[in-house]
Amino acid sequence: MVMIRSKRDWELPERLATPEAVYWNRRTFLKALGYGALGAAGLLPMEIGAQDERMVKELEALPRLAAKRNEAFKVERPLTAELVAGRYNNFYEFSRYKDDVWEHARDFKPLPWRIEVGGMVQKQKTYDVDDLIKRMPLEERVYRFRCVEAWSMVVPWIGFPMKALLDDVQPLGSAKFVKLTTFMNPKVAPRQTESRGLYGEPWPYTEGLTVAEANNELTLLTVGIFGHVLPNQHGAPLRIVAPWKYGFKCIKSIVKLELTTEQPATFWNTLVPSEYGFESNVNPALPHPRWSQAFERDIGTRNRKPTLPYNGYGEYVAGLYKA
Ligand SMILES: Nc1nc2c(c(=O)[nH]1)N[C@H]1C(S)=C(S)[C@@H](COP(=O)(O)O)O[C@H]1N2
Ligand SMILES: [Mo]
Repeated sequence: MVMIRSKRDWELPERLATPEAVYWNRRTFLKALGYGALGAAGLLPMEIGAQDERMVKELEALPRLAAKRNEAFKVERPLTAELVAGRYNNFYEFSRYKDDVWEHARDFKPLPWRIEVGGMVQKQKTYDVDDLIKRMPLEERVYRFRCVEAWSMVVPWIGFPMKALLDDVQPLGSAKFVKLTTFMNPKVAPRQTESRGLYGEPWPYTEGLTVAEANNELTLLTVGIFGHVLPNQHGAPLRIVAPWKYGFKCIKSIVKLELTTEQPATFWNTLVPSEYGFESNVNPALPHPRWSQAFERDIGTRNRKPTLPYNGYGEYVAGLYKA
């Protein structure tokens, strides 16, 4: 049987997503409109909304980034459509709400961008993000991503192991932690001043890993997603992805990495230590004080599924936490 797809069906340009992403995206869109059954049967001619069109244009304007997919990282669920992942973001510098981060972050200029790497290292260095993209071993990895708020997604990141950068600066034996810091610029990210009094948010956003976690092969310094550089809402031009930890550990728009001997203070851990631990590995058996972590909702398919220990990456990282 020949499938005839009318162009009005779902006009997500093919290079913005995989075929399954187009499929899931369309279903999600239809479901959101309350046409689940009709849509699934393909009876409803769909047109994309103005917002989608705008986002498609923005994503298409981003420089392409080619990297070979590392097939070692396979995920059992379909990819989340880029138009879904691209407007469901946590990036508190720009907004407290997920659905408008992409609009508030639009005027943020991620280039030129320099990253300082220092502290307890043999060779203190400052890198230009463009140089890193040229020099580092870029690859594409499809990872599960699990937010502490119990939503999750599956997206293809492009980046290089954080270990490659650390090897370049040679941490001292006494270094035990890597402290990561986001840019500070209230002119483009007004929440960095507006909310300080109200919520006591300790800007700039900071995060941290142990040196062993940072050197784990899963830990990716990420510069791209879906075959192009990161759009602002995902943390342009460089962020961390540590897929066995809750999403808040995956700090965006990094300007500084510092090797330290003491565990660094971090944003959420400082703000609400009882709810956001420093370690924060994905763990279905350890509830958040205000909700269970046993299940999660995939933002693409909308399916509810059981949360996996270490988000399904135990074979890579469980050894790090053996007493
Ligand atoms: N600088 C910075 N990094 C951040 C955040 C933030 O507010 N500011 N939010 C974190 C949280 S809670 C999550 S779930 C992820 C979301 O990443 P995404 O929007 O690319 O899906 O980014 C993390 N990194
Ligand atoms: Mo999160």
